[in-house]
Amino acid sequence: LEEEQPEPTTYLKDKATSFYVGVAMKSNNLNGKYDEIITHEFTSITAEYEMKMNVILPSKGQYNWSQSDAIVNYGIENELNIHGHALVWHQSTPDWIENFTGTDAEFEQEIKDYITAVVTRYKGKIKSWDVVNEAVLDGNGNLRNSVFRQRMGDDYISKCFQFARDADPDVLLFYNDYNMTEDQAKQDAVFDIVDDMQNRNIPIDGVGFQMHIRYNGPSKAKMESATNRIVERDLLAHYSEVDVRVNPNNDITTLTDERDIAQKIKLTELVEVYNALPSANKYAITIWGIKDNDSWIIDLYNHPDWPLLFNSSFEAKKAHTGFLEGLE
Ligand code: 9MR
Repeated sequence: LEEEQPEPTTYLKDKATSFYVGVAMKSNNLNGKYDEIITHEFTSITAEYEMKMNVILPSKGQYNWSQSDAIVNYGIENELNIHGHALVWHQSTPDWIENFTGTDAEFEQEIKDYITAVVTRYKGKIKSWDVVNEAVLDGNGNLRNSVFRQRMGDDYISKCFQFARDADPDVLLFYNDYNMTEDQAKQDAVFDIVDDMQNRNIPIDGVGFQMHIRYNGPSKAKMESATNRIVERDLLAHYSEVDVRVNPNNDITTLTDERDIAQKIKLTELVEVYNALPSANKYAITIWGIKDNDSWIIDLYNHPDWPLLFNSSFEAKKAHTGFLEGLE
């Protein structure tokens, strides 16, 4: 009698050959099971929070590179692509910038110095940066009235991209935002900003669609129509923060088979839409975290959810198979 052999594991990176498969991680994920999953499954990493301004520059002139350096060094040692996230985001602004007491010109100089310092430090190591994150409001497509807009004017986005480009001529520069598939006003506004930048020769290389989605939406058609707006433009698309909530209405207390399968199907659709892009427009799909119980979703909504590809025991879920099936 032949002994039964275990199925050989197929890793995400074995099948995703025309774009990077990324994961958001933390500087305390560099060994053990986390390290195993990152290096076996993925070809790209993003710091989930440790490359944001409130971590790197918590007070004026006091740079803290310890966590970001650890993540970048890990990426290099393991030959992983590194996507930088995020230079300018209203939610990770340190207090000294949020409540800046100097003039507008001094404010702008601080932001320029910050972007220059970070991009320069990781020049040749980090392949791409989210330069500005979530600048557009929900529902109406207006610019969010962040401290950056108040201090630097409506054109602050272009200024930040130019600061980044001046620091590194080769790094890829992304605008990143959420809910661009279902919020048409926001999607239109983002593409208006991007088109205006390109018309004025402001350096931008791509658009990050965060893709914090749900088991029951957005539809495949909506994902397709939003994503395909990249195609007629000379830009890269990044699905930059993918997770799939299975309990948005808090109506289950354990992960049911039905929801597990619905999540798998939604993720397959997402990967199919992305993979169908012309290769010139593809960059990466980045999953926003390693295992379910580490996800930001649980902290934010304060009820159970299982939004990622691995369960709390580091075991691949159906969604993992769903990702692979999206590439077939
Ligand atoms: O998932 C991230 C969480 O761990 C951090 O505490 C938080 C603040 O830095 O940021 C979360 O990531 C956000 C991302 O940077 C931008 N898009 C929304 C994400 C969820 O809030």
